Amino acid sequence: SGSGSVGESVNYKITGIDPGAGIMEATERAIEDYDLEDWELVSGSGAAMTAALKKAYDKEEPIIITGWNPHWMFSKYDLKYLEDPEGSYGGEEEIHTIGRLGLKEDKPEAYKVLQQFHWKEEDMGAVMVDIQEGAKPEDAAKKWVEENQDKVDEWTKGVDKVDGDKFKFIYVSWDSEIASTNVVKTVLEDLGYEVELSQVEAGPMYTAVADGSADALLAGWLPVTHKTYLEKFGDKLDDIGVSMEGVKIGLAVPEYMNIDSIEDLKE
Ligand code: PBE
Repeated sequence: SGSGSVGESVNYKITGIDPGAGIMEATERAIEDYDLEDWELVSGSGAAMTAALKKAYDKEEPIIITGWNPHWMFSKYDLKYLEDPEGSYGGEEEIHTIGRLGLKEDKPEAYKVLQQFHWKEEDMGAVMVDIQEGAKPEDAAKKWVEENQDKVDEWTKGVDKVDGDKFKFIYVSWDSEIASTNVVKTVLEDLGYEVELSQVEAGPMYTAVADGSADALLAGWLPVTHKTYLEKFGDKLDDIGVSMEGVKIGLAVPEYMNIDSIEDLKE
């Protein structure tokens, strides 16, 4: 509104997250696809991005962020995705569970849980909101597991208990993956596993599962978000199953901003 372009109003900056995230690669692609050579994608972290969003939102100032669903920011704030007619961000994505080679033979009980692990956006959303409101990830996960025993029973159907076997998850501190990894950790612990969580950046996460130093990751966003990682490491990974359908990445802005499409950033 008023004089000046959207670009001027945000200093031609898109507020991003950690550099290794697939959404960052997709945003660099969007900058090319839409000829946004004046624009800069600023990297940081998920936490820094949501802090910047809160700050802007509270003052009704413009901001453009890298957004994804499931994420609590869409329930806390009125946001909209910018239309993406060029398809830089793909369409409907899925979240895949990815294990190291040999996991099925070595830890068949955990493997079966990972194969059967499947939930919905609102399930993950409930855990994310609890964490965002101050609960420890472990506590939010335990609470969800207690309250959703019917769903957990589906994941553990036909799975025998173990006696202190070790299992190592590797993850990135994306809010969606903090939620999923803590929930499945709780489920494996209830089956008798001793579960370790290790937090790294996206590249090292894939490397760890590919070289077998971690057992599994729950953050395989495909087919577009982590395409490059799958191309690089795919033959050293076991794509175990899909835990959630219909997830999404893109550029998001507060509803009060007067733009609807990534194309509007050109003006
Ligand atoms: N995300 C959340 C990740 C995958 C999960 C969309 C921020 C990414 O962009 O790689």
